[in-house]
Amino acid sequence: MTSPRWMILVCFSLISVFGTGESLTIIVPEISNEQNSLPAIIAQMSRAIADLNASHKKLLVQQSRSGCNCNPSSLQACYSQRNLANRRLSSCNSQVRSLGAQRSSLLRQVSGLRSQYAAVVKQRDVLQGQLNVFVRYQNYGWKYYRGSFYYFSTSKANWQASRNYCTARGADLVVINDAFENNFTREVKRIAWIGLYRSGSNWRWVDGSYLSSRASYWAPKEPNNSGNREDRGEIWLYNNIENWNDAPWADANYWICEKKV
Ligand code: MMA
Ligand code: CA
Repeated sequence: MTSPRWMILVCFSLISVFGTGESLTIIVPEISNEQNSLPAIIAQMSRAIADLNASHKKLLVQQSRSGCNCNPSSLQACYSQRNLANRRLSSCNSQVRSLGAQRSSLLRQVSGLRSQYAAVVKQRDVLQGQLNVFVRYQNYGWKYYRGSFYYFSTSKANWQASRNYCTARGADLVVINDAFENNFTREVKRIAWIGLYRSGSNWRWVDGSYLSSRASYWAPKEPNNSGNREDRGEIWLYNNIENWNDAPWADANYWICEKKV
């Protein structure tokens, strides 16, 4: 046997592993004395082989975890998986943008609905109030006509006591605004107080308005302030359209109350 110098250098350098960045270097050192160290060389080589096997196993495990391996057809499969994943990602991104836009639109709708709801609640409260008034005067037995409830008294009193009866019930003596109301009130077929009074030379309604600005239905030659003591209005010639008379406030008459609803 010759004694050549064995020079064994095995170098695995930078074996890159998919995505792990791990590298592996195994160096089997230079051996100078063949005869004396052959068993040692064999032992070292065996250890090197065992190390390589262990590394190989480790790499296989990492490779299988990565889901890819390095032969060309597998790489092609990896690329198409990557492309598919990219397409899905960009589709997800556009869905995210679209959902964002839908969200803002829904938020705008919600705030619109909130204000509509508040408006409806307000309307409901107004209607509830009106309904309460209707139920109340209906229960009193008052008659409804064109937006008002009316009470036709069954007893007589002076003008002020008559008015007090009405105001105690949230109403007032009737204010006659037009021909419909004039015809409706003279259906009482009795002499009856209405909400008309003289203040100085002016005739006014109990709602504060001046008769001069309204339709009036005085009987012929009325008001005449007979005896210089007539200062309140009454339904008098109820069979005529022109039917009002002025009379002294202290007269005992029937009366008519009105509650606008
Ligand atoms: C009565 C009284 C007056 C009315 C006259 C009309 C006598 O007085 O009702 O208010 O004006 O009649 O003749
Ligand atoms: Ca008169």
